[in-house]
Amino acid sequence: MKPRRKLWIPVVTGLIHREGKILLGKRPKGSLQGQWEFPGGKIEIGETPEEALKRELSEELGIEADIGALRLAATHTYGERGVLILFFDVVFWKGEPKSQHHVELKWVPYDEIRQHEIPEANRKMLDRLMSVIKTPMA
Ligand code: DGT
Repeated sequence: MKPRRKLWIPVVTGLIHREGKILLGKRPKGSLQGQWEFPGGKIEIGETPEEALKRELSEELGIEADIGALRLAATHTYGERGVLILFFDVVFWKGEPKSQHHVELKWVPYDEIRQHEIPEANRKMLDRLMSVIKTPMA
């Protein structure tokens, strides 16, 4: 059977590291409300993935981020929509992350990520994600 291809949404997220911890944001009202995500969002037409992530991190956290290496790509299906999520390392930025979009921000020690309620798109590949997270690249 030919695979369905109704709607694909490209998403970029930042693995933002500080002192052995990663920044998670609690999603506000709407889809996946209350889940702890890696900050980021959808790529707009005309943007490169890095430009999109830089913009999202500025909008959501108020930081000017240097986007590091692309570490992982994942796909997930939410109903009729497929998301392609690109995970980038972020180890350098200007400013202090402030919650401008999320209900709450939290620096989470790597070993405690698993205990948080995270999107299924991330949970289903958490072993791979964890090995990437433990070896950040600028
Ligand atoms: P939506 O789902 O249409 O209500 O979109 P927004 O605007 O609430 O969400 P946005 O712009 O953050 O889009 C990211 C999409 O990717 C959203 O469907 C949730 C999904 N996603 C899965 N895991 C993650 C993650 O770790 N971080 C982010 N930012 N999004 C994730």
